Amino acid sequence: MPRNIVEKILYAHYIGGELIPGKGEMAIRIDQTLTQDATGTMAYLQFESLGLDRVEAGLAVSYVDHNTIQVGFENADDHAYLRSVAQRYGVVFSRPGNGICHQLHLERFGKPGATLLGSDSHTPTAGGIGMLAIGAGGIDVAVAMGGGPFFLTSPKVIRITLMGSLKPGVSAKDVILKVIHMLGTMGNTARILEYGGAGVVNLSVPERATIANMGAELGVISSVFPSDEVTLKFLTAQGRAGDWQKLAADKEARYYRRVKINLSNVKPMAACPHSPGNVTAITNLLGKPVHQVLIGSCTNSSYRDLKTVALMLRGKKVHPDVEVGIAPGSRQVVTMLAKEGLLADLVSAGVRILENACGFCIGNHMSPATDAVSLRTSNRNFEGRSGTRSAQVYLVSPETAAAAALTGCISDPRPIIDPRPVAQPLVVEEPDTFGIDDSMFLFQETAGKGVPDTPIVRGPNIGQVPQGKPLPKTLSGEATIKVGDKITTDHIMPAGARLKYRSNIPQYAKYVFEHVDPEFAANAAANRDTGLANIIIAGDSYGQGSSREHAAMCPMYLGVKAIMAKSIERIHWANLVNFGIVPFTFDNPEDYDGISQGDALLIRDLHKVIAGNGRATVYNKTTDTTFDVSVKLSERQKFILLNGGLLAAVAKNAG
Ligand code: MIC
Ligand code: SF4
Repeated sequence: MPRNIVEKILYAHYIGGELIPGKGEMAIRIDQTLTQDATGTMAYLQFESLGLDRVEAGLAVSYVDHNTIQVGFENADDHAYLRSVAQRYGVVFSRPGNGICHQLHLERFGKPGATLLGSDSHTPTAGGIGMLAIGAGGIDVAVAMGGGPFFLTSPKVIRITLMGSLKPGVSAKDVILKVIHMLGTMGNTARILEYGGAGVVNLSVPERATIANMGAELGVISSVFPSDEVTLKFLTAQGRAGDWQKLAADKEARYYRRVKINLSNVKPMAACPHSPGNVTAITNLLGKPVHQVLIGSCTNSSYRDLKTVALMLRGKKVHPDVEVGIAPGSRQVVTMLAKEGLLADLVSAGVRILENACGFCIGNHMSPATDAVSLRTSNRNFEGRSGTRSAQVYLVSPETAAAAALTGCISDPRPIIDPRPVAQPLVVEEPDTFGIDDSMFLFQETAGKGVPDTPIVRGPNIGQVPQGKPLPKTLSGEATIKVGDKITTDHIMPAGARLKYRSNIPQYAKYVFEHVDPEFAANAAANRDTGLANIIIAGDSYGQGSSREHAAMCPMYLGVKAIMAKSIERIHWANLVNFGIVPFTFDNPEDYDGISQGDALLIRDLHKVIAGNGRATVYNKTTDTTFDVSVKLSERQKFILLNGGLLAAVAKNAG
């Protein structure tokens, strides 16, 4: 039977479960895992609690890239813990300063046809190299590191056929912004995007990776490109030709839906504040004054991207009213820029060179001024994520960012990149060899085996994973908070300045919904202490964005037992189940309107509801009305919820 690329990878890794797209769960084998420091400490604490001697996955890599600020002892404690645990259990450790996990994984480890599970929502970046790469909560990654399966909804595959080639001044970021414009940021949960068509060969692997990266903003499970001669060229230039295999869809392969994009017609685009889904053409924004331009993040920090920017700025100065910063994706990128004199071009143009890490993208530095307009090449512009609530963040391509750096306002990069008939357009080719230096990847020789007598370093910032309690028989609680649509995990569990508390749940839990309702954490803790359950009422697309399981773990710690939402995004939904919180959705979305914050809500026989068909009638004691909610669960998920979360369920199963 003809198969698409996604089916080929899934069948090669199939362990069991449902194979009908969109219906039920299937389990797959994971070849490689990836963690980063902000989600990694909890992932490894959970891995430790599984009681295994070493990692069982073919390759496990622990990156330190999010929290590299080291103000106070907390980040450094995290790094020391992660390093020791990596050595002990056979994980490759990428030292702080080596680069951003997704860029590094693409460069050094990604393999066409293999599966990758990462505790970061942008793990699908590796789809650019033909991997099936999926973002998940840390506990799911811990299980996969231990050799356990990963469960996903059997996906509906959307084929995106690319034709033609990009015009000078238009790049991969504009393509993915166009895709987001076409498909939206909501309602894509059980889908995978598979790219194909004659235009694919005109995109380099880093460009494909930019496109796969921001599939996360659509909420899809992953995005996958074929593996072809362009992939082989990239792997050869990385000294890894042996990792290549051809991967293409069969001629008659079937898809759930087909979309066509002619690359030749794509124009420079931007995502306007405050959602990656607010996409418009750059031509609609021309002349808007810009105060800050930041280039980097796992979306746009490759050699190709930064060399393009450096060449655009070469011999010029950044506009005096604009602060410009560049954060390269990896040491490889910085070293190559330095060797070619491009770093000097950037510095002499007046660019601030930032660390090759997530940095500004997660809002832990370079926050814009009050009300400032910030143009960024990153992937998320949720309100407040930059660290400044009133800032207006636009997501653009490196070309558009560099154009604004020069002109001081939103400008079309095309006339700058392509000044014909005066001169030739600026085109950056992929190099024949990348500068390879793996010296900041530690423990490669003991990968998979570990060094059993390594002492685990646990400084005071290394806390414990909170234990979930079995669900109450009757859910009697308060609608402790009512929020609207598109509540992101950044709203639920702020990062930025609070990122350093990721390993300390009682401390971090104090900031749940900090910028939405500053009283929430105290109110929820008070309810918990009197035995009253906390219930979160939400609109559409609750839990958009990151994979941070803290957005479930900290609410669990505060005694949240259920969400009642119009819809819930995939990774967050799975994290809620993993931490024993029931992710209900309204059968009738209008019932959302009838609930107020503070209402007393009741579900009788919650155990029966969960063990049965997941349908429940909620009694609103405050208004003396009822409404229906439901949750669709596999037998595995029922077991997890009834036992108070995945760790408790694993312990019970082992028992
Ligand atoms: C993000 O981009 O939001 C993050 C920070 O990388 C998160 C992970 C985290 O919260 O630690 C993600 O994308 O999953
Ligand atoms: Fe890091 Fe930003 Fe990428 Fe998240 S989106 S992994 S914070 S660079």
